[in-house]
Amino acid sequence: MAGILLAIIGWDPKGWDHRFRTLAPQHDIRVWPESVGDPAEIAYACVWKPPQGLLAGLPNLKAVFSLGAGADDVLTGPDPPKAPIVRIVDPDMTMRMSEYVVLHVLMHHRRQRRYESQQRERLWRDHDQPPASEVAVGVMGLGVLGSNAAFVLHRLGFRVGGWSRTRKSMPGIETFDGHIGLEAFLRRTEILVCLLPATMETRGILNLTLFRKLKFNGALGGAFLINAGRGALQIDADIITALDEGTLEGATLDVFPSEPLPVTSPLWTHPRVTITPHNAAASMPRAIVAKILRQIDRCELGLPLEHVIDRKLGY
Ligand code: NDP
Ligand code: OXD
Repeated sequence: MAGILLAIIGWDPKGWDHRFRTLAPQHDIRVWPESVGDPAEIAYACVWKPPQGLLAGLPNLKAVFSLGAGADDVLTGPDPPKAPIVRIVDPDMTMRMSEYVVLHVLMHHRRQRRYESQQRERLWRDHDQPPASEVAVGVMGLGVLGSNAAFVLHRLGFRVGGWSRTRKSMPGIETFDGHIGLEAFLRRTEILVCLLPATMETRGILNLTLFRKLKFNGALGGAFLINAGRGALQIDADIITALDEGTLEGATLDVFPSEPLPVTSPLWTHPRVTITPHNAAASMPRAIVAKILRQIDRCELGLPLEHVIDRKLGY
């Protein structure tokens, strides 16, 4: 029997608690903050945005499971846990993210925001419709989520490019890597999809300088941003400037430097911004708890954990 602590902020922990107790009645499930008990008895922590200091105060941790694909919230802070940090890799999440990316790429490509606003005015007006084969989409981050989204967009006929830290070869996708490849990647990209993790290297990368390098005179006649990676990647004020000066035609934002997005943010009311509440690819207890429990079994048997993040790289 292992002590498993759930520490979840910003999501309702009930579904997670219920799923863990249903699938693993043999384990000692505790929930922060009400039933932490003796910290020395906790072997595993399953967390989303854990409170500062909590993990550092668990002396016998064998592993920390981020309940999301990104583990930046576990790593940030002065005292990150010494135990291995495992992230979620799950086909359910991958599919959800690809759905989100396709939905919003098509929304910009097919000018859906314009038609919605015309509908409110009962306006019957057609807009230019370039074929997908003339539209260049660029995916920043070609990991588990980015590579699947890139392949699905390619199947839809878009001209897909992708950018990653290390070199990749992906059939049908034009790949770029590193600082040197970034410039060329941006110059060919009209719809920029960001699925990067938040690391020391990527924080703030979605800024005005970068937006100004995007291809604004392609088939769509303007550039678009879709960020479903992390809010820390983007500078909100730069997005607004880019929209107002015409560098960006539109933006879809699922993530924000401060979440929930403050009610005072001008992004809420910007006519060319589409906002979703950090749910591009939600973590579902139904899909994920069984996976974590299998990893705990592996750990108890002395087998290596899967999907452990690299602390130096931050993802
Ligand atoms: P992965 O770790 O599988 O992929 C990360 C990708 O980013 C890799 O291709 C990596 O390059 C690339 N990358 C990292 N650092 C750099 C850099 N400095 N320069 C260029 N490329 C870089 O992550 P996932 O695909 O599983 O998830 C990506 C992110 O999506 C998560 O970290 C999370 O923040 C976000 N997310 C958001 C959700 C939402 O609902 N909005 C849901 C789930 C995840 P390389 O391949 O060379 O290592
Ligand atoms: C994640 C997220 O990282 O939901 O999984 O953002």
